[in-house]
Amino acid sequence: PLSGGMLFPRESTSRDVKHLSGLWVFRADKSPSRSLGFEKAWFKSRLSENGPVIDMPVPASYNDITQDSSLRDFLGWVWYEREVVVPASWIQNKEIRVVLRVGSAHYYSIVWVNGVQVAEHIGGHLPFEAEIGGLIRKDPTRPCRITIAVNNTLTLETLPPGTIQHMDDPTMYPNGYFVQNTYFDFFNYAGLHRPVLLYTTPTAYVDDITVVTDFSDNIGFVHYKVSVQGAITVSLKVTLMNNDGECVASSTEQEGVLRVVDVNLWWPYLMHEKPAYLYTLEVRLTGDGEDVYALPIGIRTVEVTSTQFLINNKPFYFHGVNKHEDSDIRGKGLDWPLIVKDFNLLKWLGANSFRTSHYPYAEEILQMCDRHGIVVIDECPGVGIKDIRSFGNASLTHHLDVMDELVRRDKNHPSVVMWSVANEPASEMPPAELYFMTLIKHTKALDPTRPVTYITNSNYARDKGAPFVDIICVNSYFSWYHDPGHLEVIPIQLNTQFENWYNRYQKPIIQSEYGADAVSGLHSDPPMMFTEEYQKVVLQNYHNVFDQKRKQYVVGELIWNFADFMTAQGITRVMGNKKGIFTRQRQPKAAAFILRERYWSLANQTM
Ligand code: BDP
Repeated sequence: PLSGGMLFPRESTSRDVKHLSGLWVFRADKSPSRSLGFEKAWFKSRLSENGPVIDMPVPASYNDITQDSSLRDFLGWVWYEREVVVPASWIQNKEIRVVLRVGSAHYYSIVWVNGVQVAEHIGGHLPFEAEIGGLIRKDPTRPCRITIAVNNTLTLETLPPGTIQHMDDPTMYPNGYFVQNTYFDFFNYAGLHRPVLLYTTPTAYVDDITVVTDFSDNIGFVHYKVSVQGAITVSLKVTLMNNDGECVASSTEQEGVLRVVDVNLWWPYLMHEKPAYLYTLEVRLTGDGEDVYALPIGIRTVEVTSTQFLINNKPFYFHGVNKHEDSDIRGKGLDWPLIVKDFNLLKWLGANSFRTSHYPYAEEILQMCDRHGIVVIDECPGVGIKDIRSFGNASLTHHLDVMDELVRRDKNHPSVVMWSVANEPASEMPPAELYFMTLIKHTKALDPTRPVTYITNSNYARDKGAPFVDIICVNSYFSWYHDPGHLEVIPIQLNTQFENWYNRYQKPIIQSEYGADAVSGLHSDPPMMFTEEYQKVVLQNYHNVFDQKRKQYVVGELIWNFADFMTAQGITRVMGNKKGIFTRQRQPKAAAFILRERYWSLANQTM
């Protein structure tokens, strides 16, 4: 179990935030041993004193920043370093905690401050922190030097899993040659993908808040629990404010229920004339020292029946997309222009939802979802669990830990309505039954309020995990990976798919992926694979079947994919996966206009 919370760093009258985005110093360890940095203890002095360094922007993946293909395809340790001048007030006032927070470092990372190790973290996509106040106070005259070593190697026990393959034949490969194999279809971008920052809190501080909401008629209920650290006696005030900043309920208890009269519910985009209403839950510690933390919250409920997905007791139909954190040059690095552009495109499309395929996205993105009413299926990095060894104990233990971290980080987002614990695992293998039973049970114990699923492409009769999910999420690529070029098979095969799954499980179904590659600008009529016309007709054929089944038990359709994205090089990928309805530069293909018409018409039917 995790100790402590992971509240998003926010400024307040008691808290400062200092962003460390910008240029860092960088060096990839290309030494024959691959661990020269550790042998020579590069963290002990400036990186530039240990050898050649280059500029590296943070946040960003390092892969596409230079002209060097050996850095693009690099495997192993890279080193980042940055010196920070810390405000004198942080150093002088011993009643202040100074926390170093890394939003995401892919995959495995170690952090030092002035040569002393302060943190170690396994797994990208999720944040981690270290309190460094004591360390920087030891030598207040020098700038504080932060060193982060990051290793992108994936093994059968990482999430996502991968394997390192050594090629020993000297007539074929150079001495010591090896490659990283993965079981997923996106480029294994690496580096410091999200903001690195310092923030302060008083020594007695709000460590975590958990909120669960409910309503009855026009009364909203906010069940909350505050956890406080560093205080001898806790005295606090909890105030719930509406979006005009007026207090609508308050309490002085650490745990309780706030009643909100004439509640404004949080509704998805296009479901209500007042979507995405947010309140602010302000927690103010008084007594020894003062700390203030303000958490945006939405009041809504989620429920699943045998045929429906309900939000605020009304049937919700997912008409949305699957995404990737992916773009030119920055790879998986957080980029505000890109984020806002993507939300503008989602709204233009009339999309009301997306799945964070195939890993947790930046918190900044989920906050946008909260504000705009975009509903989220929050997926963990459990993609490519294909090898039987990835069902072993070590893998399962790590997977459970990742779910702990994910739920801790995302539990308070109203936009998050369901957890996805995996994508397309080999769920017909015998160990999958115990694996998914344990994983799903664990996730439900962490959060009893949200449904749990994983995304399957197994056979309905052989899938071992399906009995444990709340919603069946199925991926299929009829007339693409199966019967390529044969559009006419879609209606019959898709019908069969839905009927098989529903008859066996009597659970609502989401088509969690479907689509076809289209190279933007490639045309053919009659349609041929890889043209914009073919992608369009695949979609239309799927839509016809969705329209029959959504009146029964199909509760959603998520296109694969929102935008073209980079993959490893291979004979089925032409500069990446081209199943986007937008290009990687976010320009529409013909399919985008088909979806736009459909999503707006679906929205108009439910408004
Ligand atoms: C699905 C995967 C997705 C791939 C997609 C494809 O879930 O990650 O990108 O197929 O091949 O099986 O386009």
